[in-house]
Amino acid sequence: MQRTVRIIGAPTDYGTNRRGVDMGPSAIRYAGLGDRLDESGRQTTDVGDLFVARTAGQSQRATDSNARHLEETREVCERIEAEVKDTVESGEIPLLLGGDHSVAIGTVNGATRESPMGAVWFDAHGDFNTPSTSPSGNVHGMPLAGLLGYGEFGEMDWARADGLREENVAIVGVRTLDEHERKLLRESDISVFTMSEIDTRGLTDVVADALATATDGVDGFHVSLDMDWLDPQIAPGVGTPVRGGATYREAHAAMEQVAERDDASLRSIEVVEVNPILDEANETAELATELVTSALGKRIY
Ligand code: 4U7
Ligand code: MN
Ligand code: MN
Ligand code: MN
Repeated sequence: MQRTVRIIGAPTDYGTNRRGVDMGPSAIRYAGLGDRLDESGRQTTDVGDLFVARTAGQSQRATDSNARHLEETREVCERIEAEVKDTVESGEIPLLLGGDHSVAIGTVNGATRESPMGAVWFDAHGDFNTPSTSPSGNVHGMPLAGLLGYGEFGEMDWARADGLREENVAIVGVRTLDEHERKLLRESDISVFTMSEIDTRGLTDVVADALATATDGVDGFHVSLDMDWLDPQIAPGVGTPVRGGATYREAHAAMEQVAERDDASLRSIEVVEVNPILDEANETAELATELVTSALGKRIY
């Protein structure tokens, strides 16, 4: 029996200076996520959106510190962590809808509990800046570093997820890194699979490796799906698009590989960075919906 999927919205844009990504959960639900999953045979329950305090405001956020809105981000992530933890403890699969990628700090902390896990991070970026290396001050460029205990994330290291092991983390689809971020990544035990590696080895081989990395010696893995992993021609509604991303077929193939893993080993999944304001006709949310449905086991035959 497949586990029930618990849909959780986290409508935050505190991690970025481009507004609109807070509408991601609405856009994804509007694209029919719940129905699509139900049609695929997956039981779902939708708990709605978690509370995210609004700040009054400017259309673009100020850029005045090294990690902007860190306190607000922490508050949001604590709510996410609690809901995700409860989901995992109930034997369900949390499906977290972002929001910008800072939400991953909450999802992964909630999903690991005491039990070590791996993660596959589908992204054009490394998300491995720290408040001191970040060129932008945007926390959505830092979640992986924070989760693995790098950088100064304030008192008590709140971002660190003790159960996430560096050697079980794989980033897939990278095609741009900042200077310090690249150096820090190279010194880490994270497996980085760039787009060029996908070009030469083929997507399915690379994803098989990434999944092997994420599941080696641990009993669960997390999938973090940043929609800018995809090529902006098919996913234009993202805040930090980078040309040369995964194609429609590649993305589906990758998600189908995720689904082929034993249902019990998928600890949690999140889809982030959908910004309907920057989109044409909600294309990116529709694609996000399709991909998540594939990852959760939709079969056409
Ligand atoms: B995303 C960036 F400088 N590296 O840190 C930064 F290029 O969650 C981009 O992957 C971060 O979308 C992108 O601001 C964060 C930049
Ligand atoms: Mn990201
Ligand atoms: Mn990204
Ligand atoms: Mn923690």
